Amino acid sequence: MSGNNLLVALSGQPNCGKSTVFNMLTGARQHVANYPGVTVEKKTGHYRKGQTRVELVDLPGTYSLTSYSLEERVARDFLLHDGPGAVIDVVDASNLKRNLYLTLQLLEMEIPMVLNLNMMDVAKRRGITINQEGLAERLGVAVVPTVGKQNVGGDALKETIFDLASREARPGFHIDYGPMEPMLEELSAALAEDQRLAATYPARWMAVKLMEDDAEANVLLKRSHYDAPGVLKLVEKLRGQFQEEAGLAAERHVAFARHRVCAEIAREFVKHPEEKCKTLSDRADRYVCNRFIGR
Ligand SMILES: Nc1nc2c(ncn2[C@@H]2O[C@H](COP(=O)(O)OP(=O)(O)O)[C@@H](O)[C@H]2O)c(=O)[nH]1
Ligand SMILES: [Mg+2]
Repeated sequence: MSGNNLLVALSGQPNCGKSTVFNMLTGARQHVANYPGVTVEKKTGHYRKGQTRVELVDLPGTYSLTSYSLEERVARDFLLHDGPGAVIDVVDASNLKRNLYLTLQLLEMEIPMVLNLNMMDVAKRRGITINQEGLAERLGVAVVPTVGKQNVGGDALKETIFDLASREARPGFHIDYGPMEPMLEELSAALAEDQRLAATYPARWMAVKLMEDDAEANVLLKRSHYDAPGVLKLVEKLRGQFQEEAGLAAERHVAFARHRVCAEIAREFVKHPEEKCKTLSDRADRYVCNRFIGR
């Protein structure tokens, strides 16, 4: 937090209710422009929390944070280079597994984060229950439920963001990339040799991105590491080695690992009505349960 100003980014997949949450937090105090040099709309707004003026930026809705699409690049560039003190990751609580794919990538960027479970009314209506404490502990972030459309949960969200930014707590959640881990370690060490780069980008995030052969990460590396050619040679060697040993391209392995973790987390912390029914052994109960969920 700089002085009494706090910059907060609002991130989320399309249709998770991000703009609704944005409106709930900022009210009518909004401004629309474009991100520099591109025709992607940038909506900003603000609210006050005590003495602090919180500037909120509505990032483009994206499913992922690769550098393949303009929207994803814009969102990622903002998170990397505009220095938000925190990010609110808005997710559709009725569709947590799919939404987590973006959440994991935000966590890898090590920006202080609040996970906002929006659309809690929809989840509830569908009989979906989420173990919020468990999820918060597993991911190492605060979890705040909201119903954006009904203006429910906005104050709690503001409170949590304020606490988080005051502590500058960075998430320490890591995806286990299995056989790629020793390579990520080697690459992170090479990246950390340039302290300027290490101060700008989280070394592990950069290592994963380079293993994915992410075009923008290559550019960032060339721009900021004193021995970029040496590091790129190492990346090429490690990617080749991974392909040979694991029998699949490094970038595919990274995507699979993320999907696997999304599925594991959803399985552990989200319960769907079908599963509740499955656990019932009594036939009469099962009959009642099926009627209840409309089958
Ligand atoms: N039921 C319900 N609908 C919501 C909620 N939040 C947003 N919506 C609706 O979901 C749709 C998409 O919302 P929007 O904010 O445009 O999503 P965005 O694409 O993430 O910006 C709109 O029709 C909203 O009214 C919520 O908490 N509950
Ligand atoms: Mg929107």
